[in-house]
Amino acid sequence: MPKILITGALGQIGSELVSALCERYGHQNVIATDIRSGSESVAPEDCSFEILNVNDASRLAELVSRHQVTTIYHLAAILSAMAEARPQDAWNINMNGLYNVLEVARQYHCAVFIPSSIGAFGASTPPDLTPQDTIQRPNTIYGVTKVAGELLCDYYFKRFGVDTRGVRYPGIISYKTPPGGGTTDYAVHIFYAAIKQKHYTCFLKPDTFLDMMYMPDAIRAAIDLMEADPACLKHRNAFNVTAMSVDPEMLAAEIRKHIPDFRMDYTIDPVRQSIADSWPNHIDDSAARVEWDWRPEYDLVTMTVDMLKQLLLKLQNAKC
Ligand code: AKB
Repeated sequence: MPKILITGALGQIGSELVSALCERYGHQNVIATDIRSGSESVAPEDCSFEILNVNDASRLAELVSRHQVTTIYHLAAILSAMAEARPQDAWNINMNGLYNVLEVARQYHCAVFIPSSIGAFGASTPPDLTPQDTIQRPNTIYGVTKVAGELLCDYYFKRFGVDTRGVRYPGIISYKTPPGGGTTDYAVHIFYAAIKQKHYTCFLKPDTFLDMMYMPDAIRAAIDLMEADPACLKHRNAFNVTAMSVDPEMLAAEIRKHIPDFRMDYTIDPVRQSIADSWPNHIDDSAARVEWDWRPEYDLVTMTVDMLKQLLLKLQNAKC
């Protein structure tokens, strides 16, 4: 049974990955960590929670050693839009944090899951059916850290034999914990606004196509990849994965099937628009499908139905 440590456990993905890992491997085998406290909001029953700043290498090593960790899911990172506002912090957390995780994994023989992103691509990348292996010249600090991170993970595997694995996540849509500081965040905000105000002002242009995925698929991708037979993996890090390619108009139209009087207008944020414009419209995830049998379960239609149902329940319960 793996003994798992998660960094960034209170974030959008972390908060749901912790529960999924506890369910699969037992809460006694999961250690949730984050830079801030909030164990009550994430850790099911007896899953341990520890404060951890990923820039504190000795604290990280102490936790890995004390808990006899075998696998690290390294989710702590600054997302694209916030990274543009705080580039030095983004480098420090996204790169130096990753370096600390890889070093501890090398010393303590841990496997590591590392999310990369569609942000690892840039304006010169082919935007449609973006291949697994292609031009990566991002012009954002987030993208620079993601490409460098992908390369560093490949290096630690080849040079030191660290079992590094990862996916390039698209925008993740979920209802449990809101995203923070990303370019794809509109695809979550739109649902909250549709239910609460029946109106949303979108910060991306109507025809901005980006890849998206519903959280249950994102969680399954991480766990399936970590459980995949290594002999089948030609790539290890940075697998393209996607579930749908949508623009704001398509998402609004789908929501309108359930909330007919939902209205959307636009106030474009030039920073996030230019980041989105440099990212692909739709990536090709056939390498993941072939090498570890990746298949999303949710598309735009089924995701929207479930998202509205779950979010409505959550918002009603919050009122009680
Ligand atoms: C962001 O928008 O920054 C993230 C991502 C796609 O990496 N959601």
